[in-house]
Amino acid sequence: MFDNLLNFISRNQETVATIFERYRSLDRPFLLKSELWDEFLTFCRETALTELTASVLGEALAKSQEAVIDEERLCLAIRPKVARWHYLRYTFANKEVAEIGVADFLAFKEKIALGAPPGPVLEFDLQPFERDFPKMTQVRSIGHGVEFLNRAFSNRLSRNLAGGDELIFSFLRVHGYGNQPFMINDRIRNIRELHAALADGMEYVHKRSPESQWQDMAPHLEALGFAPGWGRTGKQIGKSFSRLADLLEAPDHETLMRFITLVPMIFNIAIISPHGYFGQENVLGLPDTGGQIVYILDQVRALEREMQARIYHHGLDIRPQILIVTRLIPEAGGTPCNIPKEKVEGTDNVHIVRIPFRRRDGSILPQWISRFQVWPYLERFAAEAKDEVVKMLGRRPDLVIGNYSDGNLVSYIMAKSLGVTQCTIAHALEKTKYLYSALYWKQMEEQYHFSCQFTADMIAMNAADFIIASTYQEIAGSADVVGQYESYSSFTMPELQRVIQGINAFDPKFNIVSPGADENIYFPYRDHDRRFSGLINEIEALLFGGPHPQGRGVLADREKPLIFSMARLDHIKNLTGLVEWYGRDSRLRELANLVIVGGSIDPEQSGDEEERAQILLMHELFARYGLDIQVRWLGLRLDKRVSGELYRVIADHQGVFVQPALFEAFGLTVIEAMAAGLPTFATRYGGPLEIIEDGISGFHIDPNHGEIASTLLAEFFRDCVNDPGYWRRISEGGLTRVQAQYTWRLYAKRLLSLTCIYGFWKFATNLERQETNRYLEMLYHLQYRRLAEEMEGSNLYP
Ligand code: UDP
Ligand code: LCN
Repeated sequence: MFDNLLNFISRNQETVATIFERYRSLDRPFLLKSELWDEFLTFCRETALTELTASVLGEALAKSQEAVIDEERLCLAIRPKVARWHYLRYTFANKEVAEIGVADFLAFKEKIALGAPPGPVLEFDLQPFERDFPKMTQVRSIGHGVEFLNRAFSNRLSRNLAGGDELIFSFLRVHGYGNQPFMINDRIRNIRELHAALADGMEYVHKRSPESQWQDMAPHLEALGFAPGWGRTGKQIGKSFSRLADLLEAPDHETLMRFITLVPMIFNIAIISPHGYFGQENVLGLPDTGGQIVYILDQVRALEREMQARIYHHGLDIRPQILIVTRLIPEAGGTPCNIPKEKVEGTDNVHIVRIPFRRRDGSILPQWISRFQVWPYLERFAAEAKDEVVKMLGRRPDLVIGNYSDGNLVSYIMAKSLGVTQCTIAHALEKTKYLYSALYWKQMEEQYHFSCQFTADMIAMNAADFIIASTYQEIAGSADVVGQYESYSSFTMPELQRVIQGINAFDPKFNIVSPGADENIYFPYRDHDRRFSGLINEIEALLFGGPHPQGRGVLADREKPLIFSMARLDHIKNLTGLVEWYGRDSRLRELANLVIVGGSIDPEQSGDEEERAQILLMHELFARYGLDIQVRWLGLRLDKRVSGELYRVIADHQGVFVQPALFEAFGLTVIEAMAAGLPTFATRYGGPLEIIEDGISGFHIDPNHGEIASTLLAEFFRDCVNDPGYWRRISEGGLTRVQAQYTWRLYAKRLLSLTCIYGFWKFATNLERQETNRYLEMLYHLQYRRLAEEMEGSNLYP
């Protein structure tokens, strides 16, 4: 595309100059995708040059994510394909155009943002260290890293095995629990002996009944050199033996995957999630306290079940253990966050462990602080957490999973010092949530401290053995939208760091493993026998009762269907946006009422700056649009059973769920609502774009065009009146989608298999990232720690 573009520009110099001049005349240093395109369309219309839209220039402008402009030059960041970037520089004086590298593009951006040429700055670039590490090239492979890695490495493995390599043998030797070895004992001393023992073992097992137990066969098999772990019954043991035999005979990625996932490797997991109020009740909806907590509590239940089942099938009698490590908050405001240890309901052996944040002098920080302020505390937290985890487990965890930027940094510190597998989950990368969060980091520093956060993200994500993303778009976006991880590929934070290559979306560490919604809570409204009937009257009263002490608004007309939304009262969640669209749209107000669950109605109750501002704005909107008889705003924290039933009651009233966020990383409420059978309208920025198939299992809305969203809602209600089957078709579409794609059972299976395979490759190759890891250590010590220390030293700091 690029050569064609350069040719086109040189052949059409005058036209191109007019278009670029037009951009310059807008007198704006940065133009975003839609602005570039709209201006171009206007030009084509005005000059009757509509054929230009189909030209290579039109294509390039359609694919341009950003333009940076000053008096002399205009630079375009063009993204012709998912996760592929080109940069073009146009000089106004001589109409010259050239392709430039990312470093020049970023430096130009800095110059414009700073108003002066940038001085020397740290250029962060992982590319040279990763040169030889296998990377995917196909866009469709993104997010399927483990399959790619297996293919890339198993060729090497087969060459090595043919040469008598001891790798598989030594891998089998490292497994065990306490003093008990698994898989092989010391009678097998090399790969040759393993081959021989395997042949004898297979013959022996073959002669026994498939139901016979390991204990019965143990004397014979142990004499051959085998140890427990191959299976509980003759059938399972035989299967494991033959899978190993297949692997040794013809090691390809499939035989490898099949065998490695049978090896007992995972008994203990540490899950790290420091910020927010992590608890099992009375916390959801508080600042920084939302989906991540729901995700982890559902995740651990599913993981424990799957670990128990696997360990049983391995023929072992070990009770798996999972620890969720979070922050202890002494002044816990009525939440359980001041309790040091708590068992997770519905599990056998999963606990929440709370470790305090400590100041430099060792004293404990008593109060909650926002997720943007946690950085100075994390290193001390990680050290204490590591000791506590090892003490409670009586050994190292087999896997450390980090959650969100802070948990990922802590998991990096812990996993590195313990030498165990590290997995990271972003949940929500802040970088894409706030416009120009990197470029204008200094202006936002006092409130958000993105200098620490984005540096921590780059360290933890690049150090992780594998990364779990909830959707493809989270990694690499779509044809038009930049992925959340992809936004870390190249960016600049002027005078702090210029990132030439931060995160590579083609890295095989990325895997898509989507979460689910708890099936015991979020099930279809039409499953009448399962419904929490004891709660229905309470919920009807919540919705339609008189004035509520923690609410505002009373629904005067009970007959209208309900539009429902529930979220933390964050700016980005845009609940106030939804109220405003509704307030302005008289047709929609005629057709439906609106119910909002979120935040608190009393600004004095909130300790969070953004939340307070949203509360005040919400009250202002109620007054401005006279909403007190059509909108019910409940500033409550609902128990999960109540919110599960609430979605269903809204469905009983032929209502809909709306998720109006300016950006939503994944959106658990979206799948919860769909799982209840509630037609769902959700933001097209982020996860919901992929969760919902527009018009089939719900609808996409654009939060930047509220009037279009409210028209879509009004049309939906109108169509439902004209076609009584319409509501049900969309409801069923949502149910089908969630049941097929978003379940915790699938999640747990995949996560444990990934842990085994990345664990194997880490053992076999150290994932060949030693240089990268050394470089990241420097970034941690020389950059991150300095930033966190400065933050702690500042007067404003708690
Ligand atoms: N939630 C809740 N009460 C509230 C707000 C949210 O129970 O007042 C729950 C909601 O059911 C969902 C989670 O919190 O399970 C929010 O997750 P989501 O992924 O939608 O958003 P996040 O808050 O993580 O950004
Ligand atoms: C954080 C968010 O903001 C949501 O979009 C996700 O659904 C949630 O975490 C769980 O991953």
